[in-house]
Amino acid sequence: MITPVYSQEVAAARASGAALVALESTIITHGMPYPQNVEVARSVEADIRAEGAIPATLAVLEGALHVGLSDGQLETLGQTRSAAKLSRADVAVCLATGGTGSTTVAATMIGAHLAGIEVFATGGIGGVHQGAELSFDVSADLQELAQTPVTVVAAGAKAILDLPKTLEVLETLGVPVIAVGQDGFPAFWSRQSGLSAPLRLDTPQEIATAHTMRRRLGLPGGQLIANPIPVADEIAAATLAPIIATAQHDATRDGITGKAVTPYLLQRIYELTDGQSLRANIALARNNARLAARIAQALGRN
Ligand code: PSU
Ligand code: MN
Repeated sequence: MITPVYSQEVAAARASGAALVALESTIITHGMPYPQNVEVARSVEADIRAEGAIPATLAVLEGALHVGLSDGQLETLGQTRSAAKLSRADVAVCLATGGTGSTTVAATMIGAHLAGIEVFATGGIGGVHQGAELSFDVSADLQELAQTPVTVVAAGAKAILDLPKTLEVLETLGVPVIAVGQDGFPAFWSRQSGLSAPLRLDTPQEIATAHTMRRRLGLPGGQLIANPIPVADEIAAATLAPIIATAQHDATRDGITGKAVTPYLLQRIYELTDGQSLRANIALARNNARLAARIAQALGRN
């Protein structure tokens, strides 16, 4: 097994047994524009500390897997335009060739598990894309949730995905999809997708106990915790529907495929909402970070 490079803060947390929360870096390099991306990354880390846990942002920098980034490394990564987007298929090649890349949900789960971190906060996960029956575009994030034992806190999934198919695949893969404090599955910028979540839990302690119970049952894989965006920050699904449709149309017109699809759609939606989507995105990322910090601490008490 490789040993990751730990930041000072994360190394100290590991030594003292403090609760740790993993954070992905694709949201920084491919999910938001500079300089907001770095500001958000810093705020999310501060929220986790304010809740009493320690944040660990993951990335591959010049051929080394980093768990925990210094402020300078976060800034450099946020400005880099050439960082690769690393999913499960890409991490080993990037490390082997001395490359630099940001980790998706799938790759962050792999790195977190290597580092013994069991809880991870993000914005939205990848899933089954609309038109997947023709394109076969299904994110590796779903398979990762099925095999790597990390609890992932997200605000559901964006309506750029086919949400019913995403839930079907997660069910087939045996991934628990747990809505927090409501029965409905949230849709990222909107609290409700119109779909029921398969499972519901209302407290960090219950979520932590369910995580531990999977291990005690000998089950592989993690849990998807679907945490709705705060009421005050929500954007109505009806407002976003035509914007998402336009972004999707543009992606097809421009021949966007593979791992370029998600970043393209996020950028188009940002442009088409004059940056409004970003404010909600920031609020939900911070909300997920706070919940993840509470789950990580509850896990420590289990
Ligand atoms: N969905 C979002 N924001 C994101 C992503 C997904 O709402 O930033 C990023 C995450 O890093 C996720 C990745 O793991 O995109 C999924 O990409 P793909 O669909 O290519 O697997
Ligand atoms: Mn894809």
